Amino acid sequence: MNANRRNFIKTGGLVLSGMLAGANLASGFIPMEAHITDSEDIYTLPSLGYAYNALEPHIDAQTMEIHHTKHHQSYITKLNAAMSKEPSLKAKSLEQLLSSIQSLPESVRNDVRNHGGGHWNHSFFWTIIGPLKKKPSENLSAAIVNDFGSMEAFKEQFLKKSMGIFGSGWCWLIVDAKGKLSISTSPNQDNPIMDIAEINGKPILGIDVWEHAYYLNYQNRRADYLKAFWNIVNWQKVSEEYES
Ligand code: MN3
Repeated sequence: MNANRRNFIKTGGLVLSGMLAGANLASGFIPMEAHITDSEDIYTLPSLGYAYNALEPHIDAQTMEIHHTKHHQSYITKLNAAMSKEPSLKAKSLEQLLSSIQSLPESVRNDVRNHGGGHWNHSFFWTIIGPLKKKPSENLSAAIVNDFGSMEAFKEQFLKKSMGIFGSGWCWLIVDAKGKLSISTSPNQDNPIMDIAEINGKPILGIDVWEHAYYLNYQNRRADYLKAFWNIVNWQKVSEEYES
């Protein structure tokens, strides 16, 4: 996991306090401490990096704003609430928590799975979509052709898998342990970095197939949303994820 991703996933947490407060230099006693405050909310809403209307007409501004400020924020609020029950977990990165769901204390296990998953998935999603019109890198293009036959064949399989999700979930393009690309789906806010996932791998592309991601504009026409998705994929970012 690279540092950039960690930085936007986990903001804050370490709070320096008591810096030189009441220092008595004459006595040579300088109280200085760094500690993790238990009351601090460690997860905060990352900015999108583009305007809510930047993806129109493919995703409308109202959907983006509600999705970001209400849905995503709600996962963060509930994740912070869970963390306050188990302050010792605050020292771990979100990726560490998600990759060890099975061994988390029962008091927070479901909340970390659902709301920690929700926070990670949305933070990731905002970065791999955007108004930037770019193509996949040569390396990624070659891997897609190698593992799926062609870009068109990949998109067709991705559409088919996304359409097949019953209820709410996500569809992912992942790199598996052998470096091979594959498509997987996960229910609710699960994802392929979780130890409980059916298929593990490093996600490099993903689409939110919850109705809240598209219903205002597309209503029940999920396929139209899924096809429009290709117009807003930030292939530069996906390529960076593939190559990192
Ligand atoms: Mn969503």
